[in-house]
Amino acid sequence: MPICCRDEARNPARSRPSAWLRRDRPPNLEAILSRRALITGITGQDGSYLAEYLATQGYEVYGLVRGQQNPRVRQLRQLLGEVRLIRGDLLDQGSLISAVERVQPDEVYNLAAISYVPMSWQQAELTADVTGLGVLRVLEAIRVCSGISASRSPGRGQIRFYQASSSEMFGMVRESPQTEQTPFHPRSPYGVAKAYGHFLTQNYRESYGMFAVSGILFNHESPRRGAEFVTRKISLGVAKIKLGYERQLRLGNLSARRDWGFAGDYVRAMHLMLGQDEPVDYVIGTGVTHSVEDLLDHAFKVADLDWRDHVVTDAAFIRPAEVDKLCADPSAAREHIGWEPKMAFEELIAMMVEADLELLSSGGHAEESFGDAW
Ligand code: NDP
Ligand code: GDR
Repeated sequence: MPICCRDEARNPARSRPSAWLRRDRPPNLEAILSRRALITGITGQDGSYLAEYLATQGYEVYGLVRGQQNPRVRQLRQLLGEVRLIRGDLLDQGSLISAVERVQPDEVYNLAAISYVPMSWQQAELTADVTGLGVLRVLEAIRVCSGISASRSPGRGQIRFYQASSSEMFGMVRESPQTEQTPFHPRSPYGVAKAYGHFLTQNYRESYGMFAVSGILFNHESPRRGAEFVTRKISLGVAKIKLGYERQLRLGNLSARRDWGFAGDYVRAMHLMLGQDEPVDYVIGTGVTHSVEDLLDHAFKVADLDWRDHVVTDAAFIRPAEVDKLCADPSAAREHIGWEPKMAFEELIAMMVEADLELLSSGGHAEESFGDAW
């Protein structure tokens, strides 16, 4: 039985690419005519940006969605009518084999994960299963569908695989900034699961000759970011305080430092990595770090507010083991695949606060922000 949920309906209201995409060069359509991409995690922040980006590059985009009535599917369709959806779950090997068999993709982007770090302490086993073993299941689906084995290497036109690795693997950092050679010391069950997925991707490349790469991506944000992550929690908090809905914002560790970039820039890197001649992993980040306090400064200033009047530290948001500071060295990506971020931190934060002010003042909720103008 083929799996269901292929939706080819087009949404004329969304035929123009989002504003962030209009900055990009037009695709070389001849070179990529009718290439097919399968994206797991398409209902997440990165999945939506990647789907939009690949569609403008001439790809047929397929997305894996789980559950019977995933509410984010409606939002995704509003944003991108031409995406085709296939049902499947990273916990279900058979569903992944069926999806690969049915789509016959040229490229598979594995973005699905339990991605919220604090949740990984509460549901460590589930995190290992989805974020870690899920990578094994996707790689196995590609291997089985391509007829690859220890004695049979991939032929020409093999499926190319991208794994969403994370700067959380560096954890308690051994050096700064972090490069592709920096050793890992993950500090959460999430980071540990990502390290497993990272090494497994490398192992399938070495064992079977598969074109399998990992992008070690540092934090990237947007108005589509989940409301639980600190940038979006702050942009929503500023908007609620400015509009008089709330007076306080409760946060955890304000001295943590991260290398924050714009998600739209990072999905370009994923695509570039699958377009290389040889499969190579890259660190992707801006090379600039800010503290959560810096973030508060910028975000509250956008709304003419002072964060010191509103922010309360709450022990409930302190993690069992923290990652104090992350900073990327993206020079290899710049040199070898020509990737550079286009949006600076200040512009990103202003964009997020302004988008949330607009969303909430027009009566919207955070969960509806997926269909934003970006
Ligand atoms: P999100 O949390 O926004 O999206 C996660 C996606 O995974 C959702 O589409 C979710 O689908 C899907 N998913 C969760 N569990 C399963 C499952 N069992 N089977 C199939 N799909 C599932 O993450 P982001 O878009 O921010 O990140 C994308 C990837 O990149 C993740 O792997 C993340 O760990 C990684 N990453 C992200 C960074 C960032 O800063 N954003 C930095 C480095 C790495 P559903 O709608 O069904 O819940
Ligand atoms: P992170 O992102 O854990 O880096 O993982 P998050 O935005 O959750 O935290 C960043 C830093 O902010 C501190 N912080 C708070 N964080 C949250 N969520 N809520 C708070 O109230 C709060 N107060 C302070 C945190 O302690 C932390 O230091 C993200 C995810 O997208 C991962 O999937 C991805 O792999 C990494 O980025 C790179």
